[in-house]
Amino acid sequence: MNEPKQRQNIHYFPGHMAKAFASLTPYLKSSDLVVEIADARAPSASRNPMLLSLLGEKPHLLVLSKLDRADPKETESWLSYYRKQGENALAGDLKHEKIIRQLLQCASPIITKKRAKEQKIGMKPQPLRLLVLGIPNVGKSTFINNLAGRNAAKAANRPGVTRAEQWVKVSQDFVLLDTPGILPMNYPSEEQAILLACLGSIKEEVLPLDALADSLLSLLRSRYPSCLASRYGISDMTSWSDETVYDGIAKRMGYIGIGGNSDTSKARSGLLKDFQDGLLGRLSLEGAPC
Ligand SMILES: Nc1nc2c(ncn2[C@@H]2O[C@H](COP(=O)(O)OP(=O)(O)OP(=O)(O)O)[C@@H](O)[C@H]2O)c(=O)[nH]1
Ligand SMILES: [Mg+2]
Repeated sequence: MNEPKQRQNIHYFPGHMAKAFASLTPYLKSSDLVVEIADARAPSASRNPMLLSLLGEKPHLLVLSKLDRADPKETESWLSYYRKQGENALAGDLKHEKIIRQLLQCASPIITKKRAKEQKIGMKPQPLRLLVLGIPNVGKSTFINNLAGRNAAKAANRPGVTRAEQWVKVSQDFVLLDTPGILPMNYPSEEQAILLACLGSIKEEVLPLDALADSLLSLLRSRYPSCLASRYGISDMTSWSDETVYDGIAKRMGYIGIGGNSDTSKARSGLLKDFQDGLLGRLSLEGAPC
């Protein structure tokens, strides 16, 4: 039996996020469409209700990123769930596949309306202004680069890369505003904060890494008991204790400490990193509501 885990609350809302949140309103006013990016591996946890509360009547598109890393069946279920709720939603691999066709399909009613309005007042067609927002590390800047077809916005695999708002003209038709990732000020549950940390949206220094790896392992156990097979040779972890799993990972990956013992701390950080890098397969940490 595994020992019950001691949980620790995660609170992280640094000053630059508060500043970015405070400056969103004027940008919102001058944009035609808000594109909210969330991570397909945990679509609900990676949405920030604080951001959504600002939107009002502004047209809004939800883009689930990292489709290539998420369980495809779960992503389909999430999309159909959100569409049933009346949301405009799509999913994509923003790093490797062009997203423009899907975007145009979703944005076409907004474009038509904007053009009609411009024509009525004798104005030349203006590019559609898209405000791109979401929590850190979900792929906001990558989405912009995807549309621009170049590295117009700095993107990297750590939270907090974009520090200031930046307008990027990607074509005659679109101008996009990249924004810094903003986390919720308060989490509705500790589980949500843990999911965000597993996705790499909360800085590693903020978290007790071992406890985080234990939470991830517990999620993987219940959702994908065979997901450690190809990377670590653990074909079904159902009857394994956490420590035996970490010992197995350490032995397989050569994480051996002083005295020849398995370095289970390294195994924990290795598991987390391998999940974040998609090396355990296409896995989703949240199932869509039925
Ligand atoms: N495999 C995969 N990687 C992605 C995808 N979208 C983004 N990434 C990667 O995720 C990491 C974060 O991407 P960014 O575009 O910097 O994320 P961001 O939301 O702008 O992050 P901040 O500026 O820190 O808030 C980068 O390593 C991207 O290459 C995707 O669809 N698939
Ligand atoms: Mg960014």
